[in-house]
Formats: sequence, structure tokens, C-alpha cells
Amino acid sequence: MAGRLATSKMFSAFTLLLASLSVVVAEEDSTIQDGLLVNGDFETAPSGGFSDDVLGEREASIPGWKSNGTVELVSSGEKQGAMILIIPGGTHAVRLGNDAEISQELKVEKGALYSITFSAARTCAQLESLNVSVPPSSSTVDLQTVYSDQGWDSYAWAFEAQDGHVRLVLKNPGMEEDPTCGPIIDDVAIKKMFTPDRPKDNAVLNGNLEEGPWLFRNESLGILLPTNLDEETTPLPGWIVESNRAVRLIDSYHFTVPEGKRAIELVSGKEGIISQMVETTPKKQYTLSFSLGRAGDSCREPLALMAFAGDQAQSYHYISDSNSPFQRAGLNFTAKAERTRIAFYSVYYNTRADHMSSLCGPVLDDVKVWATSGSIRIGPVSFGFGLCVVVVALVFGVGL
Ligand SMILES: *[C@@H]1O[C@H](CO)[C@@H](O)[C@H](O)[C@H]1NC(C)=O
Ligand SMILES: *[C@@H]1O[C@H](CO)[C@@H](O)[C@H](O)[C@H]1NC(C)=O
Ligand SMILES: *[C@@H]1O[C@H](CO)[C@@H](O)[C@H](O)[C@H]1NC(C)=O
Ligand SMILES: *[C@@H]1O[C@H](CO)[C@@H](O)[C@H](O)[C@H]1NC(C)=O
Ligand SMILES: [Ca+2]
Repeated sequence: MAGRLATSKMFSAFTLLLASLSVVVAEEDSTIQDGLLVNGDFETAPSGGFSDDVLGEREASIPGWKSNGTVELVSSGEKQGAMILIIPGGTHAVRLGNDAEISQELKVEKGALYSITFSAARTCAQLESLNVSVPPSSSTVDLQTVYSDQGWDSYAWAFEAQDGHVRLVLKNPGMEEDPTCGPIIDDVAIKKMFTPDRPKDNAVLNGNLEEGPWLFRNESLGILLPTNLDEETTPLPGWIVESNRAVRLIDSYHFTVPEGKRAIELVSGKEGIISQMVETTPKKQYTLSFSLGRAGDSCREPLALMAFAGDQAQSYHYISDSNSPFQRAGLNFTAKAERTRIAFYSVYYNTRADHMSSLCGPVLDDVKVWATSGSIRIGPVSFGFGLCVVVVALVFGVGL
């Protein structure tokens, strides 16, 4: 009897504990979770069901979203004139007419950095762009260049939460004569970012490119990182895209990646430049090393990238007849200042052999910078460097 009582007491204490735990969990849950936003894929049917009606200014017509202006839910297979509309994922998406917008309120952690991922397609041949904002931050993403043969691309953008409640706004700033033109938006997701620690033996932040925006596991096109000059607010911590054109973040589920799960494919020739300012000590000697490879997306060769470190610049060709999908390469430089710029772009404008309109290029991963002068250290790093020199020597030997 007493035993049973004790057990039941223990049981209720346990239940209480569980209950309080779940309250804690629920409180933590109240800020937004990584992944798709509420109805971020526009697959939830509006109250009246999916139809061809223009939603206009009726609020909350699209579950989870507020809209303003001509916002239409569009379905795959739908035609606009002679053209079949392209829906990035699933079967439904939204089209933003002139000056129209959709928005969603997000409960976030004040002061934290978030990235937003979305897919977009343009409908007409005109210049189309999208203003993505979480006031006061905003950015205009140029949709003119379609990088993939699918007719749409995914993009990433980042913002710092100034408040616990923010509003994400996706707006078509355009004023086209044909009001049925305007970008189609789909698959809007969020990810809270963290800045990885800088490893002791590497001055490069996020050199392996593993920390970045939300990537749908089923999304095979990678994510474009458009121009972003703000190193504090970037969807790829540590790095900026300092050119007019984008670079592409790729994953190991759909592409060949030299290290870990993610890498960068330099898809825009000399117009897609990724860079980082690394901390250095003036007059000290450093080595920059990185992996250069192919993405396994039947990109037409030659593949080559240009690497910059301080006042040094050198181009490197990927040697396709080697068995490895990537090679290590590098250069030495002497730091002139407390911060040194390292940067990369693709030497060529490459397209895929199977889809001539799909842009592609060399893959960059595992970027390292470390001091070499005065160091008499013989360890894995020096050994790695020795290997790298051999590879560089081989590259030149074969190249000539
Ligand atoms: C809708 O957009 C128009 C024009 O941009 C603006 O004047 C109006 O205040 C907006 N309405 C709402 C409810 O946000
Ligand atoms: C990928 O998955 C997401 C979430 O499940 C879905 O909304 C989207 O439509 C899918 N995208 C593609 C390209 O299949
Ligand atoms: C984009 O939208 C934001 C917020 O609505 C606005 O402050 C900004 O000026 C817009 N940018 C452009 C280029 O239209
Ligand atoms: C870089 O410097 C190291 C000495 O610190 C040297 O052994 C190596 O050959 C240099 N590599 C290149 C590519 O110049
Ligand atoms: Ca990586």
C-alpha cells in the first residue's frame, strides 16, 4: 500500500516535472522555428479554395500572409498568354503585381541574425526585381538573370532583428504596363544564424562554408547569394558578395562538395566575387589555401578561379583528368595591414553541357589562411601545406 502510494507520488512529481518542462519548451518554441514560414509554400488553400480570382486588397486571403495590391495565387499548368507559368515548388505560388506585396509577422529573437530563403521566377521579359525587407533593412534582388534552366532560382538574404516582432515584406517595386507581369514567389523559409568561432589555426571565418541560409533538402538548384556588401548582415557568415552577380551555395545532396555538406559554386564569371577581410599582422607572412573542384553538374570545362590575398593574385585551373573531384591550391602573401582581403571569382563564364542556359562554374571550399613566418611548427598544418605545395607544383607541371 505504502509502496504504491510512494510510486504514485513519484509519478505525479514526474508528471509535474514533465509539465513544467513542456512549458519551458513551449516558451522557447514561441520564437520562430527554422524552416518554412507559415504557409511559406502557398499550398494551404484559402477559405474559398484555390481559384483564379484576383485577391486584391482583401486581407488574410492567403492563409498566413497579409497582402496589398494585386496578389494572385497561381497554379502550375496555368497559362499567361502563350506562356505556361513556372511554379518553383509544389503546385501553388503567388504572383506580385505592380507595387504589390505580401507580408508576414515573425516572432524572432531581438538582436539575432536571420536569413530568409525564397524562390522566385519572373514572368515577363522585362526587368523584374523583388524588394525583400524587414524594416528598416531591405534589399532589392535582381531577377533579370535566370541562373538555372528551370526558369526560377532560390535566393538568400539576411537581416538583424531590431525587435522581437518583425514583419517580412516581399514587394514587387515594378510598374509594368502589363499588370499581369511581376515575379512569382514560392517556398519562403527562415533560419536563425550563428557565427561560427574562428578556428585557432585559421584566420578565415566560416572558411568551410558550412554555416549559411536554410536549404530545402529537396531543392536541387542550390541557393543564389546576391550582392551583399554588409559583412555583419550576410546569409553566409564571414563572407560578402561584392559583385553585381550572384554566387551559388550548393549542398552535398545534389552536388559534389569538397568538404562537409556545403560549398560555393562560382557561377558568374568575373562578375561573381566572394570575399572576406581576414585579421592579419602587418609584415607577417601568410599562406592562403583552398579546395578547387567541380560541382558534378556537367559544367563545361575549363574550370578555373582567380584567388586574391592582399596584393597577390593568381589563377588556378581545375585539372579534370585527376581522379579527385577537387584539388588543394594556395598562395603565399605578406600582410600589409591589420585586415587583408581574400577574394575569389571564376575566370571563365561556364554553362552546363546538358542545359546551355544553366550557369555553372568552379567550386570553392575549405578556405584557410594561417601565418607562416617565424613559425617552426611541424604539425598537421605544415604537413597539409607541404601537400598543397606538391599539388600546386603538379597543377603547374601538368598545365604547362
Ligand atoms: C497598400 O499599399 C499602398 C501603396 O503602396 C499604401 O498606400 C497603403 O497604405 C497600403 N495599405 C496597407 C493596408 O498596408
Ligand atoms: C520542397 O519541400 C518544401 C517543404 O516541404 C515544399 O514546400 C516545396 O514545394 C518542395 N520544393 C520542391 C522543389 O519540390
Ligand atoms: C524596399 O522596401 C523598403 C521597405 O518597404 C523601403 O524602405 C525601401 O526603400 C525599398 N527599396 C527599394 C529599392 O524600393
Ligand atoms: C610558401 O612559403 C613557404 C614557406 O613559408 C614555402 O615553403 C612555400 O614553397 C611557399 N609556397 C609558394 C607557393 O610559394
Ligand atoms: Ca564545406
